[in-house]
Amino acid sequence: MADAAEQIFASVRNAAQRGAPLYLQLKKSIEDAVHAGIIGPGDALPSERDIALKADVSRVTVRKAVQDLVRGGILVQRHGSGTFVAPRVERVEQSLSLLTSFTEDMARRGMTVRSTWLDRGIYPPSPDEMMVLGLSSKEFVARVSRLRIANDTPLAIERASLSATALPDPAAVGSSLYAALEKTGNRPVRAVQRISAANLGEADARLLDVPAGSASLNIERISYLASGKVIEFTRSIYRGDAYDFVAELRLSGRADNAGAAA
Ligand code: 16G
Repeated sequence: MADAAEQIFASVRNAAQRGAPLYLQLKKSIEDAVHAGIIGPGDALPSERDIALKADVSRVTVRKAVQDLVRGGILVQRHGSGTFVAPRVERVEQSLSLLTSFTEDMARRGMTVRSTWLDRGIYPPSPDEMMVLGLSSKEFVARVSRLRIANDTPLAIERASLSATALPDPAAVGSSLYAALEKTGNRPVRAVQRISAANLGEADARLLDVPAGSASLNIERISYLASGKVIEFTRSIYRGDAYDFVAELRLSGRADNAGAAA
């Protein structure tokens, strides 16, 4: 990126003459270059020393600008190999009107799915689980917690709780929870989902491979069997930079009224 580097860092030298704060100017120049596509996902940045020389600023200034951009998710640092423009995450558009599983959603998009197990086992239920799943304190809950990964990008952390009667052996769940429930006639047919905005804490951000404080969507899904019984209570954290939830809306009663008038 020799020419690109000249172009990016020359503007910092000019800004310096106008007395603008240097690390912010350098940060903005790099950010603008990424947004304009002058440097793209995966491109390596010159070394700290080279940037300092080209932009005519101190290495401390370069470090400060780069650290800010890493925190903001624009750049990534790999130990031993340098600093790169962060890979672009393909956004996933998810319909809010279909009750599908993560595996089905990703397979439909031709993406390969895998999960890392965070927890699976039988536990005494928490007060929330007792209330939502209708369990007594003497009954047990099956917990299935996974990091969901599509095309090698971690997209969501999902923590599902089910009555241990419906899922007596959580260790037997393979790659799909809904496929396991289908086998025992326990696949949900209806669900209510609550979505709220949040910022990721350190631990969840590390799992999702984004900077701490990044935007996320917290989703709570309560799913029902045809009998009306709750089968699943899942709390998920989705990456805000990777998901668009899409809902189709209709004007209430419009079709009926139009029909009545005709
Ligand atoms: C979806 C559901 C989750 C369900 C999972 C089953 C949302 C927000 N969550 O990710 O509640 O447990 O699918 O997926 O849509 P699986 O069958 O691939 O394990």
